[in-house]
Order: sequence, then structure tokens, then C-alpha cells
Amino acid sequence: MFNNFPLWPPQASTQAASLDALFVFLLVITGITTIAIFIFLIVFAVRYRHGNKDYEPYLEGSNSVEFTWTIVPFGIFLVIFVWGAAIYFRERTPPRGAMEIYVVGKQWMWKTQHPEGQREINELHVPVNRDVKLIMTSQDVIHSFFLPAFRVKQDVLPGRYTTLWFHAIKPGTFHLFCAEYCGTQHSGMIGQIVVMTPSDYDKWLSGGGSEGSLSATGEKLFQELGCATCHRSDTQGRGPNLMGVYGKPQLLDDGRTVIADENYIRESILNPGAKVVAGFRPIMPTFQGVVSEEQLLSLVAYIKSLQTAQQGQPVSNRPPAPATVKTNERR
Ligand code: HEC
Ligand SMILES: [Cu+2]
Repeated sequence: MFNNFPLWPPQASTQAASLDALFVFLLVITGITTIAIFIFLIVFAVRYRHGNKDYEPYLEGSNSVEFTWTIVPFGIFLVIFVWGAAIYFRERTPPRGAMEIYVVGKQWMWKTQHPEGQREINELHVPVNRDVKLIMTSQDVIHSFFLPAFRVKQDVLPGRYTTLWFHAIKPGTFHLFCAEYCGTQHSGMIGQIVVMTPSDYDKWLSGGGSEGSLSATGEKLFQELGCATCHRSDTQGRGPNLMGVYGKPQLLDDGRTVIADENYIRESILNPGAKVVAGFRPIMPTFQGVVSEEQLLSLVAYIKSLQTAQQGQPVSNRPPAPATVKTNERR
């Protein structure tokens, strides 16, 4: 609708058109209200000015007028609320089965990593017509991942994961901005998102630069850091068996139950004492300062990949990560 209208970025995602429609609605409503107020102001000032025949020093008030200007705006506000809430909930709820891409923000660049292992800096390649979910964190201060053409934006915070999802509808190259002032070179923290046809995307994925899948990197780390000495996959070791833990409720020793999502796994690694699994002693050492944000993401991806088939809970539509790990140097 607004392709040739320079005030709007292109509408490149499923969210864009519905958000713009709400925006235009708000613009029209406020525009009409503003114009109406000015018209009434001028008409009344002229008509009821002192000395005119309609001039009345004292007005009685009118119930019908009071009711009208209470109920009409109330109805309009309700429409805005319901409409806005519907868009908001849709935008905050990543669809199941979305492909997952990990993002780390740092002063002053964006690092992205695909589950297949491709890493990018200030660039993100995604296929068109797929649901894409970003799992994001920051290595230093608060940043904000903003894709104007997709009408999505999400703060990226140090110390936890936030998510964002979109569904690109046309191939092309679009802006990526940091939308939260994050220091001297904030304005330079820009990049681009490249939306590709599925076949181009597959070509891009298979073209060099990959260091093995993210979960394979995580598996290697899991061995190197000694996680595997306590967490065994065949049986219960000194630490809980992590097979199938992701996405499941975990009973803690203080009686609480929490869902083992990405943030829970992250916290379990950095601050193991915060939530201790029922039946275990808090003997796990902290890995705060030992693993980088990117290594953490690969550990999280590895633990997420530990799903057994008989649980009938596919984590993604990808084939499971290869068991063999390429022996490339890790960055
Ligand atoms: C010294 C043994 C030990 C080592 C080494 C260890 N853990 Fe643990 N881990 C535990 C124990 C015990 C628990 C359960 C108590 C708790 O939650 O703190 C646990 C809990 C966890 C949990 C939560 C599990 C659940 O069922 O909710 C995760 C995830 C985890 N560890 C990951 C790791 C990772 C990743 C590493 C390596 C970087 C690691 N652990 C290293 C002993 C260990
Ligand atoms: Cu930034």
C-alpha cells in the first residue's frame, strides 16, 4: 500500500501491514479530532462572542451532550485497545516450529549465528516465507534489535535472553538498526537483513564458513568444560541427566516448579545455586566468567538438542545435530 510513499519503510513481513493499518487508523482518528476541535473553537468563538445575538452569559449543561462525548470516545478507545492487544499478542508469541537464530549484541555490532553453525556480523540471512525466531542477548549494555521493514523491535539485555519473531514475505535486503542508545558508536551499530528464496538460502547455508552446527560446538564445550563428568546422558550422575530437560517443568528443592526454558538453562550454568533441582545437592560450580555469551548460546543449543525420540516432542524440523564434531579451531 505504501510502497511509493517515502514515510513508510517497505512492508516486508506479515506483521507490517496489520501494524500499519492500526497506525493509519490512529492517525485518522487523531487528525479528525484535532480538526473538529479547531472548527468548534473558531465557530463558537465567533458565534457566542460578547455582543452577538446568541451570546449567553450562563449555560445550563446538557445530559445528552455529556453522554455522547463520554460514550463515543470510550468506544473508540476500546477499539484501539482490542486492536492493539491483538497485534501485540501475535507479535509476542513466536509460532511453534519457527527456525531459531541466536543473536549477541555488543558495543557496537550484532553477531548472529544459525543453528547450522553459520556466523555473521552485522548481517542476517533468512529464508522468505518461514517463521524465524531470534534468541538474543547482550554482552555488555542494553541494545535493541530493530527491523523497520518488518515492524519489529525488541530490547536486547545483558544477563538474559529475549526473543523476537518475524515471517518475511519478500526477498530483499533491509535495514537492521540498534534502537537503544548504547554508547559512542551507537549510530554505527547498523547492519542488514537479507531475505532469500529457499533455494538461495540453502545455497548460502551450504557455502563455506560453517564450523559445525551450534549444538555440536556446544557438545564439544560440554566435554571440555567437564559438564559431562556430572551430567551423563545414560544415567543419573552427580548432576541430573539433561536428556529431555528442555521445555519441561523442573521441580526445585524449595518446592517451586519452573519451566526449563533458555533463560533457566542459562541461569543454571552461570548461577547454579539460584534454582537447585530437587533431589540434588548444590555442588555445581558456577561458569560465570568462564564461558562467553556465544559459548553459552552453544551450550543452550546443545542442551535443547538433547531430546529423545520416544518423548515425541520434536524441538525443530531440522535433522538432529551430527554426532561427529569437526575439529576446526574455535574462535
Ligand atoms: C560438579 C558437578 C557438575 C558439573 C561439573 C556441572 N554440573 Fe550442572 N548440575 C549439577 C548438579 C548437582 C545440578 C542440580 C542442582 C542444581 O540445580 O544446582 C546441576 C544442574 C544443571 C542444570 C539444570 C538441570 C535441570 O534438570 O534442571 C543444567 C542445565 C546444568 N546443570 C548444566 C551444566 C553445564 C552446561 C555444565 C558445564 C558447563 C555443568 N552443568 C557442569 C552438577 C554439575
Ligand atoms: Cu547498540
